[in-house]
Amino acid sequence: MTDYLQYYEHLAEQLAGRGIDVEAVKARLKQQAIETPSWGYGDSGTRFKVFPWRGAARNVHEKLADAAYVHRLTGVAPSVALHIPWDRTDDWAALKQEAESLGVRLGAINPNVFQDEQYKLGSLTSPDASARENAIAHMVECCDIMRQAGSDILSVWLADGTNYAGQDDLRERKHRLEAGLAEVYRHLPPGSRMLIEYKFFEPAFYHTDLPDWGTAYAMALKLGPQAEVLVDTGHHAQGTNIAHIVSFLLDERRLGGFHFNNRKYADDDLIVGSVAPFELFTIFCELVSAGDLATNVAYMIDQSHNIEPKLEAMIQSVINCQVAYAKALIVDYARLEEAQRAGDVLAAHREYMTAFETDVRPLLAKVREEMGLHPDPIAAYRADDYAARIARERGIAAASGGGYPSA
Ligand code: PSV
Ligand code: MN
Repeated sequence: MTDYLQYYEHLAEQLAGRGIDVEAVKARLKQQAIETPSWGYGDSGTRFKVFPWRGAARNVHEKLADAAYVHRLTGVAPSVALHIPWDRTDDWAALKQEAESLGVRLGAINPNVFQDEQYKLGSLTSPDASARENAIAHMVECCDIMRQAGSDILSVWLADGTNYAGQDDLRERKHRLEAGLAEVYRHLPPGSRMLIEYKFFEPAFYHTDLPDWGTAYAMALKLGPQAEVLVDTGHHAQGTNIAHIVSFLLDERRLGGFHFNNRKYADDDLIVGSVAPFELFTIFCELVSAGDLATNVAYMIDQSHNIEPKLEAMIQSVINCQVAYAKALIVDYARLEEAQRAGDVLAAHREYMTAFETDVRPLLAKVREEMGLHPDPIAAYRADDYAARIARERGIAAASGGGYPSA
């Protein structure tokens, strides 16, 4: 284990020499908040196989305990997203209280309208009226759960789409989508937001009803000010410039939040920033340079780890978001702007590179020390017996075939 703290003074001096206000940067890093997903703590797999993990959370209580543990070690993961019905309880007041007593709070509520028989042809866009009605009813119930859980985000992702040309009327599906979302929107608690997530393929492969940010944005505009777009970093084609999408949505005041992960999987299961840390950094640069426009953005991880130790993977994911944010905070945006206006392409690019190539680990170690945390959360995790203890206490769930979190 490297003791990064010993390098802090040197780095602070270097940053001050570049005109960076190190104290202000540290203050912002202490304010960072990344929500972890309840479903990331349970067993999960690909459609081929679930590899059961010894100690994986078996119910919402264990998921909350694990999320609270990740928060205790990192200090910046204060809330937990819930998926309904995976995390359903009949006593939301008690669950809210339980989360709070563990030091975390309940976060975004994610309705699930993709795992029921009736949703085979879609949920809000299904040609079957009763499937549509039930999907709406479930999402309205989720609005009620938000009230009880104290959550202010309804995070909507639909698995809707078709697999064959001609399978359904695409324009009709658009109308059903608009009508369904509008009905749910009417039930949002005051002051809360509906975040509309898009995904360009899967589980339907001919077309997806909400395939891209433009479609989600168009829906949000029609619905009203409480509807915004959610960018899941995994849900894009490989060449897509996500930072550009982020900047557009920020400027239009419709960026609601993120689901972080790494798009090599095309979906939710690989650690954010593990393959493309530079891309993650550019996303954070857009957020930092947008200033107040980014005030209400919700930062959420959407990852279900299949072969990695679940807690260590979640801690690493949170750390990767911290690193990207720290690097974005040490870009000299005034100098960047100067170079941009002068048309000095490479000087501008080097402003990014100088920040990106700076090793911010000593800075983060210092921030953690000042927050009363261990400067290295991974070392703290590895030295701790939490993972061994839950492995002993919870054991291993029965192996199953494949698919989504067993919840
Ligand atoms: C769909 O792939 C998705 O990204 C949505 O956010 C779901 O709620 C989540 O994954 C389920 O794991
Ligand atoms: Mn997602």
